[in-house]
Parts: sequence; C-alpha cells; structure tokens
Amino acid sequence: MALSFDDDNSLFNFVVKEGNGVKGLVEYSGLTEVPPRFIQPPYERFDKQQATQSSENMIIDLSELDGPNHDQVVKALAHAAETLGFFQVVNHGVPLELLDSLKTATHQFFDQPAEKKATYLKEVSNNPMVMYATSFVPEKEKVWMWRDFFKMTYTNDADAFEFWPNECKEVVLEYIKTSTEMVKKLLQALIGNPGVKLNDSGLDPFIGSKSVHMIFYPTCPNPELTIGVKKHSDMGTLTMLLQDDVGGLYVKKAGENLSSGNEEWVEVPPTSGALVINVGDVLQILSNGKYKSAEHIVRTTSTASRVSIPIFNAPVPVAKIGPFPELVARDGVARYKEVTYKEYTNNIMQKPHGGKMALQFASV
Ligand SMILES: O=C(O)CCC(=O)C(=O)O
Repeated sequence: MALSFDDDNSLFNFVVKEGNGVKGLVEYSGLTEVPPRFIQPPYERFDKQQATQSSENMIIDLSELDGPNHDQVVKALAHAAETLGFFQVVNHGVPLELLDSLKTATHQFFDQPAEKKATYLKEVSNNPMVMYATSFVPEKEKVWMWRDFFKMTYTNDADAFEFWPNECKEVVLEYIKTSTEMVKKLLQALIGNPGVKLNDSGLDPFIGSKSVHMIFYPTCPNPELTIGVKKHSDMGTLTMLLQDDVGGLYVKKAGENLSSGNEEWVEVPPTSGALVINVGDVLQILSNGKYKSAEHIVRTTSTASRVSIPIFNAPVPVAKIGPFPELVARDGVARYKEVTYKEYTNNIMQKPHGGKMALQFASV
C-alpha cells in the first residue's frame, strides 16, 4: 500500500525514524508536491528574483597573504568581514583534488540505502561523534527544511578514525587538516588588523571545536514554498564552506533599516576551486561588532540536487567570549558582555533555529 505523506506520523516515520530523509521522500514514487510539513510560512520563503549579484568582488586570493601585497590582502579581508560578513578565497592551500573527493564522498554517503544511513541516527548510533539527520531538529520543528545532513564532530584524529564512517573519514580529516592552517591565517589577519596580537596558541581556544557537515539538498517540486536552510547566522567563530556548482546560498546585506520583508539578499556564486568563508557570532563579539556575522539562507531548486560541506570552527565550551580589551579601549565601549561559549550555545539551543536573535544574549 502506498504511504500517505499528508499524515504527519507516517511522514515522520518514513523521513526521520527510518532514515529515508528528504532524499528518500523525493525518490519514493516520484513526489510531485511537497507534503504540508515542508510548506514554509510566507515570511520564511525566498524569492530568488529579489536577490542581486554583489557589486563587489567577493573573491580574495590568499596566495598574496605572505608576499609583498600582504597589507592589501588584509585590508580586503577586513573590508569583506565588516560589510557582507561573507567572502570567497582562492589559492587557499586546500588541494583542489581534495575538494572534488569531498563532493564525491558526500554523494556516496547519501546514495547509501536508508537502513545504512539510519545507523547514524542520534537515537540509534549512541555515538556523539556522528549524526545523520534531516532539517535541524525535526522532533521540535513545526515546519521542516528541505535537506538532509551528516555531522561529524572532530575532537582528535584517533577518535575520528575510530568513530567516523570508513568511507569518508580520511578525506574529511584531510579537509580539516589542510584548512585549519588557512583558517588560522585568516583569523590572524582579521584580528590583527584592528590591532590585537594573538599567536597561534592564543587563537586555539576560539577554533578548538570543529564539526564538519555533509549536506544534501534534494531537488524540490515546489521551490517557492520550501527552504533548504532558514535565515540564520552561524554561532561559532569562522565557517568555511565548500559548495558545488548548483548555487543557492544567499547572504543578507547589512543595514539597520532593512526590516523583515524589506531585506536585500546577495548570491554567493559557485566559483570553481573557491571556498566560502563567513564570520560567525563569536567573531562579531570578539571584534566588538567590527565584523558582522551575516544572516544567510539556502533556497531549494527543482532542477538539481546540491551538496555543500561546511566546517564550523567554534570555541571550546569553556572559552570566554567577550570583546578583546584592546578594542574596547579603542572604541570606548564594550558592545558585548563576556560569556562562556557553553552559555552562549545553551541559550541558542533553547530557541528555534533562525535569525540573529542569539547575539542579543551577549549584548550589553
Ligand atoms: O549549504 C550551504 O550553502 C549553507 C549551509 C548553512 O548555512 C548551514 O548549514 O548552517
């Protein structure tokens, strides 16, 4: 008997509990309309006609960071972090073949049968280092996002070797290893620009928690009604993201008077060989508001499925997050109070995913 996906219970069982995900739903007897559970209220939807191309060049060549053009590159990084909060980097030191292998590994992971993926469900795996899920927290969300994801938490290489899936652990570990160098350089440049001196070990507490997500956005029969990821800013320090050539990531232009419904969105265009970088809430706090953790959104499309692979670089839970004293002295005011990262994330987890409301928790 065919399943009816208008019934919330059978939808939950099929998509979440049995591990079919949104991908399985699309593949099941050729879905022509999304079930009501995926229909977003109008204020959460996204119309790509309203988005624009950025008038600025978002691509920064990092090969110049160690050469005679160092100061210009730092200026470009700081300008991007202060304005859009998003930029893309090329010549970043992460091998291009590795980027291809990561996209392939992501497709291979999601192409596995539901029974295999279901072994990584939170309730099944009993392993805090991996999690396969759909949407964000489907048990709690009234409306689901149109995506599946697989999260790998990084603590150290030995744990990753033991607990991550054989099929992708090597390639993902290499991704972390090669990108951490670059992330440290970016942070040195961004934090050093307003005059804060931190050596490598000073930076470590702010990027000591890492997780890698492999995300799959299936094709969607009703892109105008659904969303891949809702508007949100990232809570960590700096996010690095690899996207394929399908596109769908948009960033909100900063502007105090751009209210809901009146927002301006700019596409982050797929760029061969580039990695997308964005400022997280923590860097906004550390920089006393100089750098912006921009809200972003992922739309769905009916024409192609999309994969992306972000690494979320975040502080260790006990790290104290507050504006650097040098910046408070320079600005004459502390715009945020000091909280531990654990307090910050606990506050976010109690709220629905979305927007930038979490930052108010740390605001003075
Ligand atoms: O897939 C993307 O391009 C962005 C993903 C994202 O924003 C997230 O997972 O928080």
